[in-house]
Amino acid sequence: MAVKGIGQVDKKYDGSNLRIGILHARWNKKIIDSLVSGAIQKLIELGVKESNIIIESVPGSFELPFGSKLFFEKQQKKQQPLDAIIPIGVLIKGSTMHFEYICESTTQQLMKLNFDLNIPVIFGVLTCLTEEQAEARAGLIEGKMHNHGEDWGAAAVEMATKFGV
Ligand code: RBF
Repeated sequence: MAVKGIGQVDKKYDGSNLRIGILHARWNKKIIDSLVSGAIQKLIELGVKESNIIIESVPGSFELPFGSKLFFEKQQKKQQPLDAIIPIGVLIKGSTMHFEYICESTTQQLMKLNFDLNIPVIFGVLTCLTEEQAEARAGLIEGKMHNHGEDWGAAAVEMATKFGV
């Protein structure tokens, strides 16, 4: 296993037995679509079956934590439990304090959900100062950064398989 840098290793995890939920917000649609596609592409590359990737949406990033909890519970009731959830949102700073409050509360609650649900809940939220920053992190600007959705897909498979939770 060659270590490439902090957080980046070559080891591939096998996601073939996993069921992964993607819950995305609908604000900043073009960027969201690219991030969701990146996550799906990586999950499939790591062996997750297309039929085991369940995609739902919520209005905005603020709805991601509670939406994730309801999503988890709904799948459990259907006896099709999720092994990990990737909540995906794009927050872009505006001219009021909304950005700061939504970033703070969403981040705190998504972190807490890992412990409450006892499955990995990935941090798939971009918190950007400009739309351009978000586009770069969604792989939409040629030659600038990469699609972070792929990282979130890889993190979900690694976390759901590595420790056998
Ligand atoms: N949701 C996002 O996912 N990204 C945003 O950048 C975003 N900006 C918002 C800015 C304002 C002023 C408001 C009122 C809402 C914004 N939302 C955004 C929506 C928010 O996450 C939530 O869906 C709504 O506040 C309804 O609870």
